[in-house]
Amino acid sequence: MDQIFWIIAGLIVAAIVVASLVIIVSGRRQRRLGTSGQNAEVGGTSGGPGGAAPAAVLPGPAEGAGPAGPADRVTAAPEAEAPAPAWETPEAPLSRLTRLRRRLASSDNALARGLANLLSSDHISEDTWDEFETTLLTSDLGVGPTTELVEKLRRRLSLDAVSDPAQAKAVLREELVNLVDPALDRSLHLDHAPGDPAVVLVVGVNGTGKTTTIGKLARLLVADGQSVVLGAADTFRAAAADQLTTWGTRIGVATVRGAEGADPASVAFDAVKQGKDAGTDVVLVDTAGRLHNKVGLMDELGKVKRVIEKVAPVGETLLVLDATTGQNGLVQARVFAEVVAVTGIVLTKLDGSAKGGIVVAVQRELGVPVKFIGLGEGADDLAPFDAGQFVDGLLGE
Ligand SMILES: Nc1nc2c(ncn2[C@@H]2O[C@H](COP(=O)(O)OP(=O)(O)OP(=O)(O)O)[C@@H](O)[C@H]2O)c(=O)[nH]1
Ligand SMILES: [Mg+2]
Repeated sequence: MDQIFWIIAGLIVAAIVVASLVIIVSGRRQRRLGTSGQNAEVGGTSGGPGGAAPAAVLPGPAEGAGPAGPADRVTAAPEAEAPAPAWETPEAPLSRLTRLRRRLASSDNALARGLANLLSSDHISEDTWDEFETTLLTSDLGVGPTTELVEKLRRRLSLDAVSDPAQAKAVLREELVNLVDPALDRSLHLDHAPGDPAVVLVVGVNGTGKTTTIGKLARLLVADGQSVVLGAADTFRAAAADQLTTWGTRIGVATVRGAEGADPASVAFDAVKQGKDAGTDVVLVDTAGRLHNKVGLMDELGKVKRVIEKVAPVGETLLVLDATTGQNGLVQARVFAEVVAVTGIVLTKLDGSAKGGIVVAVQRELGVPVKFIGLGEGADDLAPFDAGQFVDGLLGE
């Protein structure tokens, strides 16, 4: 009997020991699983709030590899893979100004040619003046500014008996700078209420260079230390969002996009909302190119702006004009200004056979300053506009 008792007691003790071991081991395994589950969740939500939000395409080079990129990345690189490429470092505004001024000087610019002719004449005859006036008109300066400039120059060059070419050039430079108006505020308005991003809406007709300009502008802002989100509210073509995303990816900037054919206003809204939630400094919103005489499309643009403003005010509406389209650009400018209250002009393609006079004409037409000029297809071929630098470029300096 005693023996049976000890056998049973031994079995009970052995069962207790085995049960304890099983509990300890399974507890450890569960703790490990719990930790990795938490990690997965953090990774999955770090891109922004809400699973239903449109895709924010966040590029994912190595953490800290580029300037002022978004702090958290959706696409964390798997461990022990080859290092991701670093983001590009955009060129600083000052150095690009000098470089682009030289490009302006070497462009086939009617205004520049007219000025060079005037300055190279030993004696400025009536014919030379006539020729000069015609050149100004064909360079899109417009009748008013042309008459104004010629009258001033004739008076100053004869009254002051300026015969020295260097002195004549100085007079010409001064009058041209005045015409372009150095006093205009050409800064990009990025003021915003605390908690809101600054919002820049970019509009214009097809092919003027809106998307390219946004890409270039994002680079300028990143070079200036600002965080940026891009909104692909051109939902007309899927390729448009891809084009914008490519620009963003190069510099570590996120692009918010919707499906092809989605409502542009709702994509713009989401971009600004996501920018706001992420504490971003600036949201740049791209729009589809539209003809100024298509009423429905122009109304749509008004709606995009109104809907964005449910999240944060649009501080800057940039109209992108192709400088080579001349007077037609002025007609576009007038119509766009009526729909969305344009606050700044970007003149693109001044590197080609553009007619520099359009700078003065469009500013007078809209009473809105030219804030940036595009001088090429390169990523950093956009410069803040500066009256003195522009005139120096025209004068071939
Ligand atoms: N030479 C030159 N080309 C430019 C400049 N800016 C833009 N482009 C070119 O102009 C073409 C059209 O540019 P996009 O940025 O696609 O124009 P968009 O206004 O967005 O066009 P849509 O979206 O179709 O309305 C591209 O080939 C650009 O490289 C510039 O300053 N100089
Ligand atoms: Mg575009």
